[in-house]
Amino acid sequence: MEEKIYDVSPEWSRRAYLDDAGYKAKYEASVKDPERFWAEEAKRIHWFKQPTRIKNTNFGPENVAIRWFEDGTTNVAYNCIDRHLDTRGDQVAIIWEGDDPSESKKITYRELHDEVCRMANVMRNRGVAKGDRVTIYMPMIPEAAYAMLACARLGAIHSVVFGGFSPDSLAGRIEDAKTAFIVTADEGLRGGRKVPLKENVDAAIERVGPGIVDHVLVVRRTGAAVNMVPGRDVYYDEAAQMVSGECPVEEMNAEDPLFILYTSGSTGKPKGVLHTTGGYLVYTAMTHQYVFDYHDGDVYWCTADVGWVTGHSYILYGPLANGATTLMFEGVPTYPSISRFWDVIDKHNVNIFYTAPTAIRSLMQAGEDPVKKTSRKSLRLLGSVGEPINPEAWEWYHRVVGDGRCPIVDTWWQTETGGILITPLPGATKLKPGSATRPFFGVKPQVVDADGKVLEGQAEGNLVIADSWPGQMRTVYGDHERFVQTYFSTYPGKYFTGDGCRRDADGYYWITGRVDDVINVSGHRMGTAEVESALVAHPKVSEAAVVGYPHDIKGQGIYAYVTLMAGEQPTEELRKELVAWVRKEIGPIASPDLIQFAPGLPKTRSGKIMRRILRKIAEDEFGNLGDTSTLADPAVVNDLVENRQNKR
Ligand code: 6R9
Repeated sequence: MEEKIYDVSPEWSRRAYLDDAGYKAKYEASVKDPERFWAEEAKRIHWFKQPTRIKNTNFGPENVAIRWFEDGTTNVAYNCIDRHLDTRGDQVAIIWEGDDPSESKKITYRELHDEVCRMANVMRNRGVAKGDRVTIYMPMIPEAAYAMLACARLGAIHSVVFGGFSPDSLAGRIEDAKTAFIVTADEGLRGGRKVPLKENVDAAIERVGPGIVDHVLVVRRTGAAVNMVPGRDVYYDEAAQMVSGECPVEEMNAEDPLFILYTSGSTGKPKGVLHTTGGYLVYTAMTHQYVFDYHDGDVYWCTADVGWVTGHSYILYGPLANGATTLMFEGVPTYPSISRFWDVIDKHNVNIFYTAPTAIRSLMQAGEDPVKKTSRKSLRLLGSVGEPINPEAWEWYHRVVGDGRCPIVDTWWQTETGGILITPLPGATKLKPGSATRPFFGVKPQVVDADGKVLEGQAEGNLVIADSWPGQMRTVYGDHERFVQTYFSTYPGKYFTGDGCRRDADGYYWITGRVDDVINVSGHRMGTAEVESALVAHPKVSEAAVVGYPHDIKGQGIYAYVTLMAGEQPTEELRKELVAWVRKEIGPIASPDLIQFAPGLPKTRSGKIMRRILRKIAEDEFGNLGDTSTLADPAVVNDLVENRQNKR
């Protein structure tokens, strides 16, 4: 198949910050002399004390440590709010669009200042101080942003937990971060359906046990009557009335933690990815400006949830550091109609739109009419994130949503990277549908083979990054050894991304997906080990193995092989019960799409489950199972193949 290439339009090379020559020159400068490059870029934020030590990073093998701007002091909330008050106090900072289209509001930078200060004062009055952890379990309402920024203002470390996670998952995160303070809402609202957030918090605290959580701040969203524990729980609107709209900012060292965000890995429980203050802010602000070609006056919309890193970096911190107008959407793409995204774009004259391939694929199914009946003429640029975008979805996004006139920035990055690492720049980079294209400034990607040999030119292998960038995670919260093991031991001296990739003759990168036991379901990361441990916790399950399989809309679906306890019967009932069980244990995003009851799993003689074979069966590639001679009992494979579950 001939590769399609989209040139940069003349209009774009004129309007953008950089053209191709500009990109190349700046990239060269950034990797040749990172110290000098980042010293200059650090000036884009306000420092109370300017950093003089710029880069102090070591990828090992010994003493892995990452420090940027380490003698500088600043405050993220100051940069995202206070700094803008003189110049853009009356400009809209956040456009909030509710689940119901009749509800929306605009919050100016001055109002944001007032709200965040109140939230910070409410927290401070209840003992929250620099270095304390705060769990935020919220719907997509402005108070979620206020809570995050309030933590940043006080120097507290937020841990946002996605509102779709179960009480158990929430409890695990509260315990790991030892958070005494929780911010939540009575209920969430998505697609017209209510989510019992406060009830889930109560259940999570119950599970965590006494002595950890002292305060629960409850924002009224739906007004539902919820259980309020005297002395522990307080309504935000009531508490906010009692405090002032001014609150001093804490002076933070560049390397003081800003937040923890839990993410799935290939083994064990989710890791608390820790990001710090100065480098993260410089990096997210810079990428937001260049990748989205953000200019003053633009309306920018990222459809992610603040429970994921994309929401942290590109709804909140990057945009607000740049004094942008950022849109925050509470709802879902299909409610009240399948035109919702495009209606919101017209309603608020959105110029830059950033979403996930899974959303595009599901909207594609309804055809062009729901899109074409809207104007979308305000749109200038489209973005994609979360998983590889297949060329068909790319083309549809480009032709139908963007009317063929908007470049698409396919941005590759991770919770761990803090910000975008591989991406087109809209005025500089020719686009190839399905490729994240070229590295951002300061980023040194390499393709390595299984032995760690660096491959040059056109190559396919695993993606590593050879040197540090300011937005990189610093450690796994409370477990630096796990950080070193996970990211720096596979290829000593390099950061291992966990992704496979191909580099083509033009030096473009094509991410091929995870090479570890992480699957990507609708852009959400799931460790197969987490789903397995939820399944085996069920009293009727003896063993479980979980793999991904290609799914038309979700990208990957969850395929679970389950062996039952002796005497248990595989029934349709039990299948449903197990799906419901996993939803309850982890949350709806982890629901298995297919469950196959298997009398036995393929194992090596040493008892290791051979996932390679399970993956092939789930992918419908029976003819290509590879070497099965090392199996303890080759007969189990026949049964597995015969009883393969059909997709959807
Ligand atoms: C930001 C985010 C990270 C994993 C990553 C990769 C996949 C993200 C992608 C992409 C291909 C892209 N991924 N963006 N794959 N093209 N543009 O999604 O963070 O939730 O930590 O997921 O997502 O596999 O390793 P996170």
